[in-house]
Amino acid sequence: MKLTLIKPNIGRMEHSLYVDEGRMEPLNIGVLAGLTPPGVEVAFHDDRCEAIPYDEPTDLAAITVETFTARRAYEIADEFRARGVPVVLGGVHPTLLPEEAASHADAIVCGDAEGVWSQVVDDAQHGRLQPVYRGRPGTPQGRSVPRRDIFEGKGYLPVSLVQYGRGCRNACTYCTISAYFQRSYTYRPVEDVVREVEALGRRLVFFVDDNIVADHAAAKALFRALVPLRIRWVGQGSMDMTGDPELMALMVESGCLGNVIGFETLDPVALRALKKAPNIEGAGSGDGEPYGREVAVLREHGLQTWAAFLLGSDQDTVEGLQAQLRFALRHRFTFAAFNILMPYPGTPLYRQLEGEGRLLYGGRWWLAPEYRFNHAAFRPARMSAEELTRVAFQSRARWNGLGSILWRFSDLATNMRTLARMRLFWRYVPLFRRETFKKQGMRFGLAAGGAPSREVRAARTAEGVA
Ligand code: B12
Ligand code: SF4
Repeated sequence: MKLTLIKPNIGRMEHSLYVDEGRMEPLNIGVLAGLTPPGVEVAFHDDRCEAIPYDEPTDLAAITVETFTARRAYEIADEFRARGVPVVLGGVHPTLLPEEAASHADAIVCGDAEGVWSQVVDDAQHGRLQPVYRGRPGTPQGRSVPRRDIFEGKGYLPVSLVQYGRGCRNACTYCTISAYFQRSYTYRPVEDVVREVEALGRRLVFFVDDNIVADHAAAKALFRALVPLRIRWVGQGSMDMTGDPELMALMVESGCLGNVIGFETLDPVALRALKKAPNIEGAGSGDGEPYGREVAVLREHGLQTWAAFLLGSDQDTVEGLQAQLRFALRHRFTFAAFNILMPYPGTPLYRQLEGEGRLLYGGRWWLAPEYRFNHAAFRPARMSAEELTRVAFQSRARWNGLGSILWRFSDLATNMRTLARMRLFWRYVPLFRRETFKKQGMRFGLAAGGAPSREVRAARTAEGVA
């Protein structure tokens, strides 16, 4: 039997698919390949950088689907099915919206693959695929090691993705992770992670845990075990890490260069409404500067923070969002993302905006031919959707300007602290800058769609993008 694994692209620039220069090895594909029983031939195609050979014979196509790749994933699924190849779809999007995914597949897998994948392959082998398989979201990765040989030659960034824990116990209303894992958190035995990292042969690791500090004791156990490996790593974690000195010290000692941290907004009222518990205290600390203590701790430890902001809460105004950009510049974070709040399916935010009649694009923005990446998909409370799209783009443009880059680099506490940190800055800041502009306003999927909506036209004009 031959199995073909596919990682779909987001969408297209004009008429051809966008090539993601910042692409990394897709860990979920490596996990699926690792779980596949021996004796099954495995092929892998990454739609972000290569054409999919639809006519090459195969017995089963398995596609991983996120909300922003759903339109493209369905196009690919339809191509395989038109050639008589059965298709199985899995990932966060099919789990949270099974009926939609099922209409493009012979089988869908809801939840994690670990408990069900060998059954799916066996059923496909015997021509008896079931329409739905249910794995438990939050199954630890297990003893099988992701297969990374299938990634060779695809031009990925020289960083290996590894996962220790899955999920997060917080309940942020906009977060797919909270909806998918139902606020649970599970992690693997530390020895398994150490063994996996040792076998990588690479010194730079990205821990893709949704929240690497979801459980402080578990995180400390991992960091202690990483110290002797002398790797450098980056990860993602919530703000409460800064309140635990032992955790911070171990993090740095184990080789951490920095983390993606959701700052989201500077407004404690908005944080409360979004249920972003770890941030509320820091934003409202009352010393004149939101997150003053937290940022100081991150800087003391020399961490190169990727500050993620969410734009579009009900408290946000255009002026407030401009002040948020000034906050990011003032603190000279290494990276920052200015993400528009997105109504992802299955989240409380989606249900709230749907109930209030505020969703644009008929609700399913991810399938709308005229929707463009980084555009608002709902009506904000205190500005128009066009204004939100525009202010988010302006924030990205100013953040990525030359003056901002040089100013951020000149920070002796973080970006100029060591040679390794300087290298990281110059290797990745220009790359992510290019990718930010390339992806801005991209359409989902490859097939050309209908005329852009009034909102989209207005936003594009405001941005000066054709
Ligand atoms: C690492 C990561 C990234 C990396 C990309 C890594 C890469 N390989 O290229 C970076 C930082 C670049 C990134 C970017 C973005 N990301 Co991201 N990312 C992640 C993260 C944290 C981990 C992914 C991962 O490797 N997980 C580990 C694997 C093992 O888990 P998994 O993917 O869930 O797979 C398991 C199951 O879902 C299932 N499964 C998955 N696929 C399939 C397929 C089949 C056939 C089967 C049977 C089962 C199955 O089995 C797997 C094993 O159990 C996820 C969160 C998450 N937990 O998934 C967010 C996540 C996927 N990202 C998200 C988003 C929004 C983005 C961005 C759009 C952010 C932005 N605004 O720019 C961008 C766009 C990406 C792009 N292409 O440009 C959201 C997606 C929400 C949604 N509903 O789609 C997530 C869920 C984070 C969140 N908190 O909401 N991301
Ligand atoms: S802390 Fe982060 S991962 Fe956890 S629920 Fe909130 S946004 Fe999601």
